[in-house]
Amino acid sequence: MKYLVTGGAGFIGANLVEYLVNANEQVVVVDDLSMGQYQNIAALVGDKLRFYKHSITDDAFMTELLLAEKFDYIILLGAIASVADSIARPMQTHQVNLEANLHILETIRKNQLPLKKLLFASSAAVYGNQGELPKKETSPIDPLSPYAIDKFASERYVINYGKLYGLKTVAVRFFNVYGPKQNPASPYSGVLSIINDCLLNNKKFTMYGDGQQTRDFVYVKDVVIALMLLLNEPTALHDVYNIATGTPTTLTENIMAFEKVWHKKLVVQHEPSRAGDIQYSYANIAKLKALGFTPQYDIQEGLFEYIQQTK
Ligand code: UD2
Repeated sequence: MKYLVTGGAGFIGANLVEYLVNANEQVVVVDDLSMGQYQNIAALVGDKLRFYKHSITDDAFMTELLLAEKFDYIILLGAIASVADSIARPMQTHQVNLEANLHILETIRKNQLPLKKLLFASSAAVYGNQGELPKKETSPIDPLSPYAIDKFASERYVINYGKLYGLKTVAVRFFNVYGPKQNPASPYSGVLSIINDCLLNNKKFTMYGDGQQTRDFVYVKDVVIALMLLLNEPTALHDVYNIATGTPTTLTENIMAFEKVWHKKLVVQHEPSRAGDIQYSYANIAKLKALGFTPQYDIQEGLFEYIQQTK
């Protein structure tokens, strides 16, 4: 099978690409390396993996690629994955996080490209600060940032292109994904990769808030399994699925778990909560579980494997 992965050099993309190449699939990655890192996939580039350093906003390039390749599966992970950047540059992030995806959908529709399925990566950010917990796919949405607005709009385009034009599509909402290949140097990295980096390099960790905030941290290998399940499951169509574990943990609990595996204390500096931070977040994953998904890693197992790979 032939796969297109936009954002395939990024954190989640590169983990998916590694899985696909190891499964002997043909993969094409488009990534402008603005957030992704070539080193994430460098060792895999070859007859099974082709890499194009291009922005997904390059419509002419994307059209040519889609017409030439006739992909079986398209996974849209390419994005400016930063809430802060979307607030600073709403127009530019909109072009990447929405318009580029819409252009891909239009190219497929206008040219009636045969496609087994297209999957779009949305975010738990669409739920915003609505109080209901755990977050179900049917929970109220409240996209607060340009990032969340574009994720929600793209998600709806993808689902409704399925319903309106017969494309086979599905969307997912990622919760807090962690694991190897996330760039800890990026200011937009997830908190667990920042904590790990602080312990690895004896740096001070800045804790925003009281440490009692919860998140639903899901290991990237479980995310890859969930993505493959949704691509291959015929009933997962024109719909959206949470990807998480269904279990919340506090920041403080995670710091303690890290310290146990690292056998050292994290030096913590306290700051007030960041503007717009939410206190409690976790997912109901019953919908994904009904398709047969069970997370293989609880937080202890995930952190242990992650730390072993970075040591
Ligand atoms: C996640 C997503 C974000 C958006 C949001 C929607 C990541 C990296 N970010 O943000 O893109 O989808 O969910 O709700 O997945 N923290 C510290 N110190 C640090 C960094 C973070 O204390 O150096 C705290 C932070 O204030 C927050 C928690 O750790 O309370 C998690 O932060 P995060 O940036 O990893 O993820 P989150 O859920 O805020």
